[in-house]
Amino acid sequence: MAEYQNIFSQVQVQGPAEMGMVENADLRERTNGARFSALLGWFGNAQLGPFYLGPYGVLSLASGVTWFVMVGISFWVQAGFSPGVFFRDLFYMALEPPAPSYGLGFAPLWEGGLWLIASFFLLVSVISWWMRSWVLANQLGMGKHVCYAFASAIWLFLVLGLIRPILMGSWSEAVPYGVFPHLDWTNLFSLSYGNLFYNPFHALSIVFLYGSTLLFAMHGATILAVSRFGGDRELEQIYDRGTASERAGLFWRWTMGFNATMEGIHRWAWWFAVLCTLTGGIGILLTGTVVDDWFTWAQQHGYGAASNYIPAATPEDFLPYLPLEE
Ligand code: 07D
Ligand code: 07D
Repeated sequence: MAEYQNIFSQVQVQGPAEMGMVENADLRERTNGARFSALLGWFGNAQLGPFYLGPYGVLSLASGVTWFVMVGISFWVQAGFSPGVFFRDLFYMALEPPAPSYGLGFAPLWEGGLWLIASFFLLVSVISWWMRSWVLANQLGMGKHVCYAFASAIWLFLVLGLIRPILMGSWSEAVPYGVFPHLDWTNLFSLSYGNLFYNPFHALSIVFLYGSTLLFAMHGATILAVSRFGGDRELEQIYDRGTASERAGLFWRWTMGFNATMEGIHRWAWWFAVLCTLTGGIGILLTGTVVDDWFTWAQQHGYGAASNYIPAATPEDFLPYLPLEE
């Protein structure tokens, strides 16, 4: 008989709804009811609600929906108001930023102006969601770790769509809103600046991205593997380590000579996640502003290919990759 491995299965215990603390919380902003869902319980806590909206939540959702609808309207117009074309081309259409000739100025509505207006709403939406994460952490008496981590993602987002375009003097540098077009933009960005693989900050970002998945797999697997000893009850395990944490720690010490602690593993996770977008944002910020060609830069600085082994690139080497008009 197959042994109970606890990969998919989760125990669902259901009591009266947990309404949360009332001290220091503005109850007017909180919904009153709560429901239960066995389906949700398979993935997390079965209780749905109460939900805290608050002013920043309202602002964030309203401006986020406004951005989304603006993108949708531009797609609808591009599809010639045809539902068939709209759904056929949904993943291929884009709301593009203004052309380079407009610089940092405003552009006519259908030549990038709508992108500018929509971007403003997206910015408001993301920032106010961040403020909401601050306010809620405050009300719960928590540290601001989630806010700081989210700020790191917002840093990359701001570099991509706001800070770097301003430094480059043109909104045309920013990312278009569209599923595949934003991938085309990512591809072209790498090609235009001499292969992003030779940007050491892109490499660092990848280290932390891959590292995050590795840490997540190790941590998730370890805790599931000792949940039969109560290892998933993390708080109890911290103040009274019990047999579960001991085994989890021993497993890794025996396997690789070193083990994280019940607290330390979460520091590893936090730093890896935060450093992914932090280093990434630095890499994007430097591109086109300080470094125009990462491949040549890498050779000149002894990073990547050594210049005495592979001849230094000449501008002609990049001709196939340059935009057509050049
Ligand atoms: C799972 C949490 C849930 C979030 C989801 C995303 C929208 C956009 C709007 C159609 C992990 C919700 C998506 C609200 C809808 C319109 C106009 C997070 C989870 C499910 N990308 N990217 C995707 C964004 C950039 C790249 C998917 C956003 C950079 C590559 C999704 C941003 C570069 C690939 C998406 C952003 C880049 C993707 C899945 C902002 C370099 C993929 C995302 C605001 C970093 C993958 C078709 C996901 C894909 C993908 C959204 C920025 C590269 C549409 C919102 C400019 C190479 N990106 N992306 O699951 O399938 O994230 O693309 O900066 O292969 Mg992207
Ligand atoms: C985008 C942070 C902003 C998002 C926010 C969320 C909403 C939606 C809605 C929940 C993702 C806002 C959310 C509005 C809410 C709902 C429903 C985080 C974002 C605030 N690369 N590459 C990276 C790899 C190549 C390129 C990072 C690998 C090629 C560019 C990452 C490979 C070329 C950029 C990474 C590879 C290229 C990147 C992103 C392999 C293309 C960036 C980290 C194996 C041909 C970005 C320094 C991240 C960056 C970036 C991985 C290849 C281009 C580590 C594994 C060579 C232009 N690449 N890449 O967390 O920071 O993104 O670069 O080939 O801008 Mg790359």
